[in-house]
This record gives sequence, structure tokens and C-alpha cells, in this order.
Amino acid sequence: MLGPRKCAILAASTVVGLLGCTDGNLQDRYASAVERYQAGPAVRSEAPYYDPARALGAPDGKTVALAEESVLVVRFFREIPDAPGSDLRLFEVGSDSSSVRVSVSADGRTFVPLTTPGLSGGATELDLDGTGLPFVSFVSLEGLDNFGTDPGFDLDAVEALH
Ligand SMILES: [Ca+2]
Ligand SMILES: [Ca+2]
Repeated sequence: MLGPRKCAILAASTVVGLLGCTDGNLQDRYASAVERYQAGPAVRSEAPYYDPARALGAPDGKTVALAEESVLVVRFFREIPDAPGSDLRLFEVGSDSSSVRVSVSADGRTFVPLTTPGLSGGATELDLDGTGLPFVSFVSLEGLDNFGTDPGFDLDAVEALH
């Protein structure tokens, strides 16, 4: 009974898989989906920086404000390995001394904190070394302050370096 239906689903997912190949391979260099988003109380829901999709894709100057109590989890549709040196790069716009706590996960459920916080004013490189995870696909960012005109850490993009 399930046979034909399963085949149809497999065929459909193969098509999606082919179309999604650009997302799953080399071009999936930047976070491509919002897994979870909670805006802190300092973030106004009508403001442009409320939109977490602004953290997806390559850096474009459009940011989501990760204010105090904001949590954003972005996803890569591939495994980012812990290779020698830095493995992730955060792009932040502005220089208001904001910071963000970063955690990573392979499965989207168990997150391991990184010792290096994301810091405002450009790019912060992060190393998976020490997390015990051979690879990750999820990056969680928690806002720690409300500094700046757009409150908190102004996240533009998350890049995988390998
Ligand atoms: Ca590394
Ligand atoms: Ca952006």
C-alpha cells in the first residue's frame, strides 16, 4: 500500500534535491534558513531590523538586530567541518560595542557554546575547535545588550569558511 506513495515522495524529493543542489553544495556558503527567532523586548516589530531573514545569504548591509533576550538560530543545509583554523565568520554592521553569545549544533537540538563571542564592527571569526563537534549545521546567536540605534548586535550574515 505504501509502495507507490513512497516512490512518489522519493521522486518529488529527488526533484527538490536537484533543485536544491546549489543550496547543499559549494554555494551554501552562507546561512540559508532561519530555524528559530525570538526578538528581545527592545526590538520594535515594525522596524526593518526585526526581520531575521536579513541575516541570510551573503553580507549586504541589511541586518537583524539581536538585542538583549533576542535569539536567532540559522541553518546551513550541509555540514560545516571543524577544519584547521577558523570555521565560521559573523558579519556585523556598526561599532557600538555590542556582542552576541554564539552556540553551535550538529542536529539543531543540542547546542555547544563557543568561548569566543561575536563582536561588533566587522567580521568575527569563530573556531569549532574545543566544542567536541566534528561538524555543525546550526548556529545560535543570543543578544547580550541593547547598544546602538538598532538595539544590540546588528547581524548581517553568517559564513561557513570550509
Ligand atoms: Ca577549526
Ligand atoms: Ca544581511
